[in-house]
Amino acid sequence: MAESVEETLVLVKPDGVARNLTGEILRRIEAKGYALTDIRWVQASRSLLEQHYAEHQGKPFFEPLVEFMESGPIVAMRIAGERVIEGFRSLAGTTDPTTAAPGTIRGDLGRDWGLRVQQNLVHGSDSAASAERELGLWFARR
Ligand code: DAT
Ligand code: MG
Repeated sequence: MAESVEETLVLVKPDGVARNLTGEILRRIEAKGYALTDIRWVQASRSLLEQHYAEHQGKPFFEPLVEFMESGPIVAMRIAGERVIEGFRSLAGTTDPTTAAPGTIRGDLGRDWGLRVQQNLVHGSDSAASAERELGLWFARR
């Protein structure tokens, strides 16, 4: 892999899988020109989720977030390309799906459901350090 090629972790969260949007989300990633280099269907454990979201421990939405992420299967993807970490965050849109820009995954496909945690279809690593850490969690050799 060329040195400028990055990898990021994308998760299709339980709402995206339940709404049969996995293909639509991957279609957008591939149409942008990024490459799928690994994919896994995961029923995530609490331990994995607490590690994944360690930065949010203690926040009011932490427990609802972990419960939501445990509520059904997740599709984890390893995605590669130059500046893909930043590029996927841009494709995903901002955290709140109500105000996420139209044209983004969250803006086009997500909405507020009046719950204690926002269900916004996807996760994308937010930095090179996060990507390395999160890919290690979700694609650990078992
Ligand atoms: P992002 O997923 O955009 O990186 P984040 O890491 O700040 O957002 O938060 C993780 C998830 O937690 C986010 O995708 C949705 C939920 N969340 C974040 N802030 C929230 C809030 N203020 N109220 C409800 N849910 C929230
Ligand atoms: Mg985040």
